[in-house]
Amino acid sequence: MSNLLIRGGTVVNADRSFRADVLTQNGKIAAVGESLQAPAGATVVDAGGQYVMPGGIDPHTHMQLPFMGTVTMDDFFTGTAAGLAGGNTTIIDFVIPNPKQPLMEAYQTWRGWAEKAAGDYSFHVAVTWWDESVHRDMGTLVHSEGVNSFKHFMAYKNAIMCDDETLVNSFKRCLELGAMPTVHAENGELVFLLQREVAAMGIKGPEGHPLSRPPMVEGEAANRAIAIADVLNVPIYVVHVSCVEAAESIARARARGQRVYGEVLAGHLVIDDSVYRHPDFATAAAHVMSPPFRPKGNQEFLWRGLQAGNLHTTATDHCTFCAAQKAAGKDDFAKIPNGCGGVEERLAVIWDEGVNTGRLTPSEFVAITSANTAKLFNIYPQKGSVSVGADADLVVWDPAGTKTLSAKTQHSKGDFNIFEGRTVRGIPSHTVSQGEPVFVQGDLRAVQGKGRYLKRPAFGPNFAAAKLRAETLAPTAVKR
Ligand code: URQ
Ligand code: ZN
Ligand code: ZN
Repeated sequence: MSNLLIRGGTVVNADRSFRADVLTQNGKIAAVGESLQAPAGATVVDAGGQYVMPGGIDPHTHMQLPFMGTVTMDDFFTGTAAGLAGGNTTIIDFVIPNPKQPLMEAYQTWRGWAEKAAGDYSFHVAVTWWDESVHRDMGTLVHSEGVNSFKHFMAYKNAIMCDDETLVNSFKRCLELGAMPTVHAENGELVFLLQREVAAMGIKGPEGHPLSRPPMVEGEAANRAIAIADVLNVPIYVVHVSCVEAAESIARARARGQRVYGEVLAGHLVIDDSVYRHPDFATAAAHVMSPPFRPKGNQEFLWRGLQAGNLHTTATDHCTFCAAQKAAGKDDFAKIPNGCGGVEERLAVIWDEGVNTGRLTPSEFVAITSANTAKLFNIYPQKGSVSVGADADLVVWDPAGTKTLSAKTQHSKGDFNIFEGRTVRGIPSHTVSQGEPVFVQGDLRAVQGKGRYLKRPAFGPNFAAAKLRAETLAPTAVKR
């Protein structure tokens, strides 16, 4: 492993910004301070006038996902490499077993696929069905494989959707294991009905997609998942919160003292539902993802949620399908594979729309793009912090650099960019992964297979503290 000295920059962590050099050795941060000396043979990066931040952590990607009859364009190499080009150094992807497929079998399959990753990765494991073997495999995954989060799709009926029985059993098991339950919160029964109703009205194009998934479809499911978690006294993490209805459910629960956390996609922060009315099918279909992009006004509400601390992390749900794949839904919007890209653009879009507008400080930017995810999934400060002993995953950020985002220049294998044409100010000049410069002023040096699987320890007794709340609140036995 080489030594690297990043000199002259301003270090930005979630808690503070300060002038300091950063020295890395053997893939770890060895020193953070003023006037550090470069060991013989060290690589030196001049970070004058730039920020040195923890590498981005994207808690929601789907590389190489088999879904809706096809497989995403990005595999674990191209997807993680694209992330490195955008300052993202870690992904948390998803193992999604088919119903009745043993969780451990699916987990081994995804582990195999991910060996080609260029950056570090970890997995949430989806619980898509329930029986005693699922209960058992969740324990194995937590105790032996370093999984500390389990995903539940409340949408995608007749595919990977789980019902309330599965939610209740799995959330209960999560509490026992000290694992975070997470949800894709859309009412899949309503979607299934509305898709047929919208089609029956003769609407076959992508404009039908948001009509079949109105915000209350998400609001109801978010509220239901949060209520189940409340009764069971388990924390809960809601992925891709896209609308007021879901964000308000989270804020209300948090105001009652419940441990609920929300994730927001970069796309949902800056794109509205007008994209579905684009006259070009391919353009409108390229934006088909779930939950859909929402009417104007929802985006600002999500920004306020991040500013208020009711929403905590940002992600991309990077799940890329090309035009030919999206054309499967040419005559039926319900058949358009759901998913969009973003793993390379997330940091620059959120910096430009968040920091340059004054919504976020640089430290708040670090919190919502890296540190909060590391804390919520128990890998802080190994990840998410520029501090001695942490992994040397860093991004040197040029606040004056500009770039126009485009499918023509992206590193993703997708053929569309939902941020097409957006010119951003604030871009990575260098990305460092395991102490190695892997992106240097536009030159991507990602190495296939260099990425490591990240174990994430189960949460400790504080996680179970929620149970105490039940005991303290439970009425004392009535003496008869
Ligand atoms: O629902 C998800 O998160 C996966 C299947 C990606 N697709 C999407 O539309 N979000
Ligand atoms: Zn989802
Ligand atoms: Zn997803």
